[in-house]
Parts: sequence; C-alpha cells; structure tokens
Amino acid sequence: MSTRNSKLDPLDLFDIRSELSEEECMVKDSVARFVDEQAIPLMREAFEQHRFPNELIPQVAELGLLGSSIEGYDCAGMNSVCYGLICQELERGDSGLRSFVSVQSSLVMFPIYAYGSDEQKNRWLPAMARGEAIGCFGLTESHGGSDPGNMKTQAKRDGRDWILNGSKMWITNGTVADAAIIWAMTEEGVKGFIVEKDMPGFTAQEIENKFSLRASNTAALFFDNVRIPNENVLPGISSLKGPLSCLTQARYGITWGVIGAAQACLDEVLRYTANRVLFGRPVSHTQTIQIRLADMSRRITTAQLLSLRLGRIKDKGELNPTQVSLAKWNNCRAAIDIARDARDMLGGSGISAEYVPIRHMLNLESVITYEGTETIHQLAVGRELTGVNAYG
Ligand code: TGC
Ligand code: FAD
Repeated sequence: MSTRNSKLDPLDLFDIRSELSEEECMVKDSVARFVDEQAIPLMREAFEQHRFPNELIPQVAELGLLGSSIEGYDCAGMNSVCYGLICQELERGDSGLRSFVSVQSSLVMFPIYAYGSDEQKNRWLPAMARGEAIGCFGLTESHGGSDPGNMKTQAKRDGRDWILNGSKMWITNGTVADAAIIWAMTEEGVKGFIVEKDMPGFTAQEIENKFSLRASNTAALFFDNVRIPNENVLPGISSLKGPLSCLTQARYGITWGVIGAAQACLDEVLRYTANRVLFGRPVSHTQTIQIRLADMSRRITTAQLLSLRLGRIKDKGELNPTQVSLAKWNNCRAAIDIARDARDMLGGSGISAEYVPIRHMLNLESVITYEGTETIHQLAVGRELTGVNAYG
C-alpha cells in the first residue's frame, strides 16, 4: 500500500481559483470567512429550529451581498462571477442562506432595477441593499408551479388603482417580506405588482413542518381584493418574459450555490473516511470508497467549469437561458447525488445533524425542485435542440 501527498486542492482540482481576478478572489475569501466564522456555527441550530437566522442579515448587507450585481442605488456593482462565488460560499454554509440572498438579489431587486420606475428604484433598492427592506417573489401557484403561464392570480384596473385577487404558494421570505413582487394576469398580459406587507387584503402564512430548507422562511400568500396603486406596478414589462428573466438570474446563481453544498459534503467525507478504521485500515484506502470520492471530485470539477464559463458568458452579455437550464440541471443533480452518497459513506453517523451531508441532502431536494424542476430544464434543452416544445 502506498500513500502520497497531493499538491492539488481536493475541493478545486482544476485550480479554478487561478482563473479568478484579484477582486473575485477577494470577494470569495471574504464571504468564505463570514460563512465559516458567523454562519456555519448558526446554521445547524437554525435548521433544527426551523427558522431563518435573521441575525445574519446586517452582516450579509454590510458585505455588499444584497443586489451585488446592480450598479448604483448603494449596491456593490460586482460582476456575475462575483455573484456566483457569493452564492457558492453561502450555500457551503446552507442552501437557506443562499436562497435568502438569491431571492432578495435576483428575484426582487433585479426586476425592480430592470422593469421598475425611477421612484420604485429609489424607494426600494437602497433599502434592500442595506437589508432594511426584505422582498419576496410570488410566481408559483398551488395548482402547478412548472406552468406559470396558467396562473389564476389576476389584477383588474379600477380607476387609477388595480384590484388583485388570488394566491401564491411556496414563497421564500413570504412572511418576513416588506414588499412582495407578485406576478398576476391582467388584460394587458402578465404584470408585476409591488404588494406592500400592510396592504389590506394581503395575508401571508408560514409553511411549517418542512423537512427541507428548514433554515428558510417559506409561505403561502393570499390576495383578497387588494387595492394596489398604479405607482406599485412595474411599468417595464407585460408578459411572462418578466418573471422568467428573473429566474434566469437566480438559476445562474444556483448553479454556483450547489457547488458549495457539494464541496461541504466532500470535505466532510474526506475527513471522515480517512479516520474511520474498518477491517484494520482507514476506509478511504479501499477501492470502492476512492472511486466514490473520485466521482464526487469529477462532478464538482465539471460543475465548477460550467458555472465559471456561464459567468464569463453572462458578463459578456451573451447568456442564453438554455445554457442556464443545462447548468442548473447538471449542477443540482451532481450536488444532490454527492450529498446522498456522502450521507451513505458516513454510515449511521450520516443521519446525524453533527455532520453536514444530511442537511445539505435535504436542502438540495428543494433546490433541485425550485427555479424549475430537473424535468423542466431537461425539456428546455430538448426544445433548444429540436425546436419542438414538449412541455404541453
Ligand atoms: P415560453 O413561451 O417559453 O416563454 C414566454 C416568454 O418568456 C421568454 N422566456 C424567457 N426569458 C428569459 N429567461 C427565460 N428562462 C425564459 N424562458 C422563456 C420567452 O422567450 C417568451 O418571450 P416572448 O417575448 O416570446 O413572450 O413560456 P412557456 O409558458 O412555454 O413556459 C416555458 C417554461 C416551462 C420553461 C417556463 O414556464 C418555466 O420556466 N417553468 C418553470 C417555472 C419556475 O421555474 N418557477 C420558479 C418559481 S420562483 C422560485 O422557485 C424561487 S425559489 C427561490 C429560492 O428560494 O432560492
Ligand atoms: P409541479 O409543477 O406540480 O410538478 C410536479 C412534477 O411534475 C415534477 O416532478 C415536475 O418535474 C413534473 N412535470 C412538470 N411538467 C412536466 C412535463 N411537461 N412533463 C413531465 N413532467 C413534468 N416559487 C416562487 O414563485 N417563489 C419562491 O420564492 C419559491 N420558493 C420556493 C421555496 C421552496 C422551499 C420550494 C420547495 C419551492 C419554492 N417555489 C417558489 C416553488 C417552486 O418554484 C415550485 O415548487 C416548482 O416550480 C415546481 O412547481 P410545483 O411544486 O407546483 O410542481
């Protein structure tokens, strides 16, 4: 039996770091430090207590992680690779933490920035960047989230106002949001409404007893004749392209985020199998365990290369949503398979919250489902290749 000391970083076998600019490395390192020192010590308990750790919001804002890609409005104006690295490091801690930042940045601040009026941008973006105002994004409805074109929530004009009726399901940050971006069908097409938390007729109810993303707030939202002034309608969009373009931003971040979850699992299992002595030798010295570890490394490396390439394309302004679909599908599948395999390689210890794989594994069940299920992304790629829409 021979052993050797590797010169490669086991969590970055292809030295992705060397492809990053100085600024990108700095962002990655500062978020990593925050996650190691402030977030990881809290996440396990937050998961067990079924609560999002609100106490982290001021530090997340202080680091410039909210709306990090937006120029102006007190936002950091970083590039897409920085946003990806932020997601990766946060999700190394917990998917719930990355979800919070994804929703605030990509699903709430992005549509206000891309489609909002000057008044809406000035009112909400700086407050959201500081973490003083929280947002949520309501697209999914209980009868079928994969097909948002079939939404039942509707808004009708009433003089200068609109009257909103309907409901939304599975909404991250739903009960803590000051402003909800709600997508509703109107006679003019799908429009985005900024629904404020104290508007009469708007209620939010937390979804309890989740086994996944327990350190995240998820809610059902109800709209009963909510009167919304026209100033709260996003003026720049009147079609499904509005919410779907937000999803492209968030899905891009998820492709990076899940790499962090997978790295956390590989890191844990490398340590564990090196110390676990079975049949007279560390279990990491067996062929089958090494093949499984190598396979994790292969999948992580592939995911890293996809996301980095995606980020560079995005920064050139050349991103196609199908490319994001392929990466969301590939990277979520890789991460959930890694988490499940890591859980198994820890044996009985793998079911304990003392080790990270089971928490990541459970979280990733949500991540592979939200922002488009695996099937939806496979069909998006199929449509691109064949020109035929196989959804309906
Ligand atoms: P389709 O005819 O394909 O498209 C309608 C219009 O939208 C455009 N478009 C996109 N634009 C930008 N990005 C994309 N990804 C886009 N996909 C489509 C398209 O070009 C078209 O534009 P136009 O100008 O011709 O009108 O629409 P469809 O009804 O056939 O639906 C296609 C499908 C199935 C891909 C879409 O409905 C879909 O993506 N379904 C999945 C829904 C989903 O992902 N929901 C996520 C909800 S939010 C969430 O989960 C947040 S989790 C947050 C967290 O905690 O992190
Ligand atoms: P369905 O659409 O009912 O799908 C059920 C099954 O059918 C899936 O396996 C799907 O892949 C499959 N399927 C669908 N279409 C086809 C087809 N054409 N052919 C074959 N199979 C198909 N939504 C928001 O709007 N905002 C949020 O903040 C948000 N946060 C979320 C947080 C969590 C924790 C979770 C779990 C979900 C969240 N969602 C949010 C909702 C999420 O986007 C939806 O759950 C997702 O889009 C799937 O919709 P659905 O749950 O209704 O499943």
